[in-house]
Amino acid sequence: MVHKRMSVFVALAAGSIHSLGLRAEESCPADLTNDGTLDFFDIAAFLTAFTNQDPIADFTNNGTFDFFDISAFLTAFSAGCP
Ligand SMILES: [Ca+2]
Repeated sequence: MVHKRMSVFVALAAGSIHSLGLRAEESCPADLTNDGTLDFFDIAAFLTAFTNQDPIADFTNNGTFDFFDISAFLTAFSAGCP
């Protein structure tokens, strides 16, 4: 019973994190961990998302995952957060 509730909580938490990620994309696209700073973890998150073809890694927003997405991510990462 406790285990089942925990699973529901984890599913809800994962959904919230995904929503936060989408919001962060508007103000600071390279901050994939949504913690307000750009660091190694954002790069790791991008590479994981890119490898899994997660839509958040589609930086050119054209439905494909290629060099241009990596280039756009690095540009956004270099630009930093407001
Ligand atoms: Ca971050």
